[in-house]
Amino acid sequence: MSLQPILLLPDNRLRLISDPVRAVDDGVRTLMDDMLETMYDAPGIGLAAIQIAVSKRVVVIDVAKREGEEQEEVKNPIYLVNPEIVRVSDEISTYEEGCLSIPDYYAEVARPAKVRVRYLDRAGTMQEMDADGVLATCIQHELDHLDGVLFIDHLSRLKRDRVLKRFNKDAKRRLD
Ligand code: GNR
Ligand code: NI
Repeated sequence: MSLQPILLLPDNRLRLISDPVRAVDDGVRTLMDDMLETMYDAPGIGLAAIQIAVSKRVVVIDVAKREGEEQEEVKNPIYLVNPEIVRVSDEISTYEEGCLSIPDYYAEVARPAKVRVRYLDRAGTMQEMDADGVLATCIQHELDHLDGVLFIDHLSRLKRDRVLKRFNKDAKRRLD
């Protein structure tokens, strides 16, 4: 297992449409292990493969509470390969979102409150899962990444342009 660097805005690779996985093999499982390690280290509650520069339709999520009664870690990793949202609720909910590729920026995003997602699990078996709450938000945020969409794309143009400007500036400063 290895910790990988996370791509940051304005890296254009974050805009790629990721490729479907042909088979869930050991290579894909190693990728998922690296993603999970990188996500826990950050720390974050979800990660799409493109955030570590791998353009494949692979997502890992863990929205479990980080600490249990006696401070021990409670882990509940979810592995999604080739995920598709097959049903969304009419009900909308709004969450304050952040993204490991857009550090230190948070904004409210409105999305369907509940989703049903179809995916291949770690063993390559097709599964369906119903999600609500923060898990539903996280699934939609991660699936957006697979299509090169970032949460700032759901904001007003004014807010999005402000964030893009800030990150372009930061990137230039890093070159000086
Ligand atoms: O760690 C993360 N937290 C989060 C909070 C609200 C909505 C979505 C997220 S996902 C984010 C990690 C990330 O960038 N995943 O792509
Ligand atoms: Ni993100």
